[in-house]
Amino acid sequence: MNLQVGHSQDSAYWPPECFGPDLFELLGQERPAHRWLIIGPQRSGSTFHKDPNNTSAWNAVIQGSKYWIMFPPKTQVPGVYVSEDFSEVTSPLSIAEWLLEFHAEARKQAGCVEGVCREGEILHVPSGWWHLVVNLEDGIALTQNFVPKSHLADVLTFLRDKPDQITGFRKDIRDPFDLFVQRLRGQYPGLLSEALDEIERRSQSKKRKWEETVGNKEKVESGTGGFSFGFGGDDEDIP
Ligand SMILES: O=C(O)CCC(=O)C(=O)O
Ligand SMILES: [Fe+2]
Repeated sequence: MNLQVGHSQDSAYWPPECFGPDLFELLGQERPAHRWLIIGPQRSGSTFHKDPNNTSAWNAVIQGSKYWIMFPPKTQVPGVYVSEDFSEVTSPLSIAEWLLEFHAEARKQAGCVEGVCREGEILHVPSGWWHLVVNLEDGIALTQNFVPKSHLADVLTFLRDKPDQITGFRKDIRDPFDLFVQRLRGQYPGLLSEALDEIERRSQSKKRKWEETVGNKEKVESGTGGFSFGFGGDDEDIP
């Protein structure tokens, strides 16, 4: 796949090739805000969040060093509260308070990934992963959000199902989901239909689990059977 839009010779930098093509490049000038130069003093940072629109990100440290702690998408991160529709994240504590209060407990949690990124190093934040970041020194970093093929279904699902939570698009772009689908249909119809099939498969699997659970609950209530609940399955977020 050759997606070289915007990588002109006079660019100040090129995205690292190891992350593969960025499907949001198909949106050209209509893509949402996606790159930031992050300049911060020692002890500053970013409190727990997921990146916008279910995008993935890379973060390149140009100067200084950063401590990262990350958790897989479905983790209940200690001390971080999410509203029922996932639209709001409340972390009532400052980064320092969270570290003092919850760090020890959180790092024991399954799936926790932590480490330090130094000058010249690049970190990958997979779609949907929680992360908190602290500058260990005064620092400068460059970060860019992108949509890899492996998370196309996640981004399409977000754009389709959470229109009120979409961020970063220009105001005149009324239907980002439809725009993205049209561009994909024009350039990569195969990728689009694979992603739509994947979305359908996930939704069937969710429906099946719901029916199994409700069915069993009815049996329990009417005294005809036991309650069982299956964990895992193919609608899990696998980064
Ligand atoms: O403070 C940082 O370098 C992390 C930034 C980040 O996670 C973001 O911009 O989404
Ligand atoms: Fe982030």
